[in-house]
Amino acid sequence: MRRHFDVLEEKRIGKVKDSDIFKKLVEFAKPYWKIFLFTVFLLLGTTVFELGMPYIMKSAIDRTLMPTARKLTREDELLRSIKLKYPGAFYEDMVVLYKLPRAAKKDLEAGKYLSKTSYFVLPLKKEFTSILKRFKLPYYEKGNLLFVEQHTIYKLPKKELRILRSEHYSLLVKFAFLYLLFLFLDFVFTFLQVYYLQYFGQLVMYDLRMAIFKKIMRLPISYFDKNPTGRIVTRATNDVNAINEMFSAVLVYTIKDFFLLTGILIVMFKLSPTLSWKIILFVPFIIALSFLFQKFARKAYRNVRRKLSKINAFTQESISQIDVVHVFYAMRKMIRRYREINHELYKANIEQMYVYAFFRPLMEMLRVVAVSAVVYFGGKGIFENYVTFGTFVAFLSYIDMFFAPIRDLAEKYNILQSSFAAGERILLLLDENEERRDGDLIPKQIKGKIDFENVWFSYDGERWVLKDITFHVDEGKTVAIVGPTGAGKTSTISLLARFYDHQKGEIKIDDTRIQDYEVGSLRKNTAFVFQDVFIFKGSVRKNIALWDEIDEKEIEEALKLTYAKEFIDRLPNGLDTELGERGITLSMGQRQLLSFARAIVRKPRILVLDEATSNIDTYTEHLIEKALSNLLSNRTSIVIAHRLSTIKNADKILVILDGTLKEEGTHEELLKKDGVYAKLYKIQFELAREA
Ligand code: DCP
Ligand code: MG
Repeated sequence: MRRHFDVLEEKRIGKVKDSDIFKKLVEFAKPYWKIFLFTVFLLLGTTVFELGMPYIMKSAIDRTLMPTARKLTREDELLRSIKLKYPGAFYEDMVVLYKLPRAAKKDLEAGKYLSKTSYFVLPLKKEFTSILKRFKLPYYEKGNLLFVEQHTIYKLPKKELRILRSEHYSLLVKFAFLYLLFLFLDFVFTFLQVYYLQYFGQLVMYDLRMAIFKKIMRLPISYFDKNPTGRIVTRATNDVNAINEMFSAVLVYTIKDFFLLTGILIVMFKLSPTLSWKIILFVPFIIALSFLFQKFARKAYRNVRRKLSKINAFTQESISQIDVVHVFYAMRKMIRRYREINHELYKANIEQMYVYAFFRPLMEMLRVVAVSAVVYFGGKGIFENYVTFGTFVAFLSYIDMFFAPIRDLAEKYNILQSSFAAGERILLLLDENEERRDGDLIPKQIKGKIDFENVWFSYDGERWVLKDITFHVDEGKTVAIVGPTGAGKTSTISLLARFYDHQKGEIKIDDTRIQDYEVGSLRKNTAFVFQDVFIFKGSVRKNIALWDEIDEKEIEEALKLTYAKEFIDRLPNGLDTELGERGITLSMGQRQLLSFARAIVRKPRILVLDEATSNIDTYTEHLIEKALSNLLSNRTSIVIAHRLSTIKNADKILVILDGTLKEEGTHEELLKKDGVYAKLYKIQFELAREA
């Protein structure tokens, strides 16, 4: 079934290299590179802010909530060299830890230079010393600082404790404001980044859609025979969206993820390499699980989509063919069939649910295990004094930030795959040959002599639809083409319109090959009326003038000549009545009269008409007959005729049978000949009259 193309087409065709697709897409993005660069810059900003926030939290905890100093228990060469290097951190036998780099701290810890007890550090103030003295708590004054043992401080009553720790409190507030500032900036940058990224994506999509539509308009009609409308529409809609997704969801965020992951790794290793190594062990598991999940999820999703389009197609078909269903009394059978398809869809949905129900919690579990690992190893680190409490808290934040991009890796990979598939299809469409080999001859006035000389034509290059067709139409004459269905009548006139190019022989207008004319000028002098008349959405007037400016007088005249005036006058708003979608629907006969008006208003030198076979009420039939005789006078006409009157009045009748011209002559001549035409005439008209 053709309607399933959207699912099946997600796969790559594999005709175009990835690099070529990428190059083409970059070409479309190029005009807007400044916007793109700006979003990358904004992205870098958000990365910095997001990385910074847990770090601020860590510093706040370690600097304000926790005691920050230790007493030195012994002294030797190594300690002296450290003291020399970082004199600012040492106050006699006290050391302020946050003023030392991590390596030095580690050396002190390893060499057992530090006391077990920790000390809070306060500025040396009268207010503080008097409180400590009052409650007889031990403290040390060293330089301009005050050191108080961690545990003793909690012996103070609430009020005094608050005074003592006011220094820490105000620092904490400062950190809180810094955190809020980062949060706010992150918001602003993210907002701008999302905005500009979408802006960029929309601009690229706009251009891409323009290019695709331009291409579609210029493709030869034969392209549309081979490619169903739905598929071509998908190029300009879904496929373009898929490309946008690549830009907006994958490309840019991959850059961000890269920055973020690198940043987190650097910060984590700076904070605690031992803890970092243990966490990194989870990465391969998460990646593997994510790809496995995506594989199953994608399969299930495709299955659901396939069943969904199947049920849609069936429902649509059932409703649009409801009269056939009723005529054959097949309602029950249709319901039975629907039940089957419905069940398939139900099963597909349940399967999809299983995949999600299994993998989502599993991923979540892995995340919790990773967090637990941080708690376990981090806790151990706190006991063994190589991890501070702030680091521990920061790690909990970083671990989430670290796993999210890794978890989405497979999904992004999939988006990339389908964008590339869409890109390939767009590229193939854009590379399609336009194949209009126009001449540049622009005739002032076409007289209207037509010659077909040994014309051979095939749609597919395999089967000849027209074989060696030769005929001649004099200026101003009417030729009728008759023949059974599928004989090649419409094909013959399609060649004259240059919808297709014939392979052998020549078609000439006024003794000039049609290929030598500029197509536009040729079409201006020729009017084509086809079997089925398409009504565009819009007023009757618009439907007659189509894309041209035609003044009121000419429209009025055309309406009179084609006898369309009568029914149009009866429409609620006359010429301004809206037709098509949500407008008024015209009957077959009315459509035909309208299409005659469309043709005659252009005053063509050549009129080509593919008469509709549909049955029309006798009154309209009579109008159409009269309209036709007006239409055919004063110009060269080729009519694929089903009406006896048209055929009889023609100057010449061509009988086409299976792609070959069998007979040629006037009605009387051909009847006398008693050949194919005579037989056709008997079957079609005499029998019909008897009935
Ligand atoms: N054909 C094709 N591809 C197309 C159109 C037609 O392969 N895009 C084939 C179908 C027929 C043959 O070409 O076998 C001739 O088709 P025509 O449309 O020219 O046939 P008629 O116009 O004579 O038939 P009808 O009277 O039904 O309109
Ligand atoms: Mg036809």
